Amino acid sequence: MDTQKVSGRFPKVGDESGLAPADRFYREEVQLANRNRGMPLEGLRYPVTPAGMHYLLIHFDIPYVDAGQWRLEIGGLVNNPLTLTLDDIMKRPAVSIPVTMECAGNGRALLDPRPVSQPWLLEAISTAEWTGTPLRGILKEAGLRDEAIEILFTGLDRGVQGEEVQYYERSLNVQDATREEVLLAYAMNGRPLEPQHGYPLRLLVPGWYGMTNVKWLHSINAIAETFQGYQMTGSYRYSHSADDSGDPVSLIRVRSLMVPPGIPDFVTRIRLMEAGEVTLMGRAWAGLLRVARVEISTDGGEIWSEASLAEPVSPYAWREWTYNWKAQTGRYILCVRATDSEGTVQPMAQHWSHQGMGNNITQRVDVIVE
Ligand SMILES: Nc1nc2c(c(=O)[nH]1)N[C@H]1C(S)=C(S)[C@@H](COP(=O)(O)O)O[C@H]1N2
Ligand SMILES: [Mo]
Repeated sequence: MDTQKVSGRFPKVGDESGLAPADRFYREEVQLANRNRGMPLEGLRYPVTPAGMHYLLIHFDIPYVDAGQWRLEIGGLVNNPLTLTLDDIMKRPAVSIPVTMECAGNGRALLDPRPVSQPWLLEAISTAEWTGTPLRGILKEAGLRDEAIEILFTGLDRGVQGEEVQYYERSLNVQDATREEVLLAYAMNGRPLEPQHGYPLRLLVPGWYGMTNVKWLHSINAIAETFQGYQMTGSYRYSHSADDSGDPVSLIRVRSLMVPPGIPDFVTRIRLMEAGEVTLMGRAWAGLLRVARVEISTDGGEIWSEASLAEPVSPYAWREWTYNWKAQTGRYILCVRATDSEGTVQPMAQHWSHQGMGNNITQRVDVIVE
């Protein structure tokens, strides 16, 4: 929809294939990092992340929306196209669920070489309680036709990516789109969405990486083919090189993170702690799977010990883990890794991918105990 090729206008950042050496960052990456900030890892303390601490990822600009003028259009292969106001949507059956959301690019900046894009280290993770109406009720009312194989979700935000002018839009197959937990969400932690989180309405697809949750939702179209837009075919792919189309990114992979213990050095963030007993804590999640175990290492990943697990905050949200550590004077690399209910364990060295997607490498926290 309204796409246009604009070749040769914008300089390439990084080498010919858009890569950069580890630890040397470009001004353009700093610019992106200031717009798209992460959740400080001490935010892992909260079962539901305070809204102002929730990570942000916005490809283009945050659109300015007047909710009084705004409408949601539901069309394409449906028998009764609908035009709904925000009030119409809020009058429908409502569900609230805590959902852990993670950007598919989380961990990208730990790769070597690094794909030049939003330079996440580990902080593109948060959990919010989202309120909305199940999408499948609306699709039922619109009379989804049998020829439809995908549902296309289009946001109001427009920009250029991959030399293509586009609205931010992504599709889901009908089966995934009509799962009961898929919502059209208008509230976050009990309040209307903030502009940066998609006001007035966003898609919410629990268990999937962040890009699926289309913000500033403007139209929903049932289509008879697989959508070929840039955010499906050009981005969010597990690819090996610039020419490899790779596989699509979908569900969130197993991961755990810890609240860095002690106090930080301002610039390096290396931790300083007093010797003695300390309870390490953090959270773990695994998309639509369960977290089966969490293990801790205090020696950079040689010896592992079992952490204790609390119940998940919801079927679609992270669970807390804790571990009691008798810290003795010395220098430590603390690691935490989780295993999902299918037995997949987080890697110590990340499998490299050209766009830096789905990086669930084991966290390492540098600690000095005195
Ligand atoms: N319309 C629109 N929706 C979007 C995006 C976007 O740029 N435009 N970014 C996506 C990505 S990549 C992520 S990770 C999540 C982030 O949601 P948040 O900013 O509310 O945390 O929104 C997704 N939805
Ligand atoms: Mo993302």
